[in-house]
Amino acid sequence: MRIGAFGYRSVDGTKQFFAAVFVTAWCVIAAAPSWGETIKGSVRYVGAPVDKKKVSVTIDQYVCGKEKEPEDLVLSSNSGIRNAVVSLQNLPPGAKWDWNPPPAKMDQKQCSFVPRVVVVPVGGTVEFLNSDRLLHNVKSAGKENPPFNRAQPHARAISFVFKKPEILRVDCDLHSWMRGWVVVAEHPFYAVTNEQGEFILENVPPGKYTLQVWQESLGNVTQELVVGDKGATTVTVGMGKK
Ligand SMILES: [Cu+2]
Repeated sequence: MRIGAFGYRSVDGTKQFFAAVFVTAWCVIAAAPSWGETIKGSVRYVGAPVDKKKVSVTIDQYVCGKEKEPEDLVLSSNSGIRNAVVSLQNLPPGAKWDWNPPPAKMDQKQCSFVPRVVVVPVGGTVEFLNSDRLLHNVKSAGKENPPFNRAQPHARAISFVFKKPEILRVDCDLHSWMRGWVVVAEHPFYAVTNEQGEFILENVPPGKYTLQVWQESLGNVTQELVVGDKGATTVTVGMGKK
C-alpha cells in the first residue's frame, strides 16, 4: 500500500514505475496462502527478580563505551521479555508455505550484535556487518551447521548460508560480552518478541498447536493453543528463572 502511495509523490517519469511495483507487490500478496488467522501474543517474565548488573568494558572504550547494559534478558517496564523466539510446533499436515525472505542482516554496532536475534529459513543467508570503526570477529560453533570464525574489519560484510535447522550462538572473541543468535527455522511460523515482549504470527491455519517460546537465558516453555477461524487469537506466555 505504501509503495503505491509513494507513486503519487513522485515526478511524472517515475510514477509509472512505482505503479508497476505496486501492482507486482499486490499480486505477490494475493498469491500467498491466505489462511488468514493471526496469533497476537506477549511473553512475560514471571520469575524471581532479575539482577541487572552492568558489564564493565575494559578495552576499546572509545567505541564500546565504559559499560554495557546486560542484553541476555531485557524486560519492559511491565515485564515483557524482549528477543524471545516464538514458534509453532506440530503444523497441520499439508500446510504449505512460500517463504523466501531477503538475507537477514546482523550488524555490529557499539560493540553489540544488532539485532541480537535473527530468524532465517533453512538455506537462508545472514549478512554480518560491522558499523564500528574497529575490528570485530564473528564466530559460531553450531552443532548442525559448519562452524565459522572470521575477522571482521569495519564496513566489511560477510555472508553465511545456514542449511540445517538449529539455534546458533554468535560471538566476537575480541569483546567477550558480544553475543547474537541465529535461528534457522524450518517454517515461517516464527516470531521474535519486540521491546514490549509482543509478537504476531500471521497466516496461521486454524487448528490446535503447541506454541514454543525460547529465550537465551530462560530456556524453553511450551503452551497449548487453539486457533479458530474467527479473528485473532490472543495468548500470553509466562517465563521465569527457577
Ligand atoms: Cu567485537
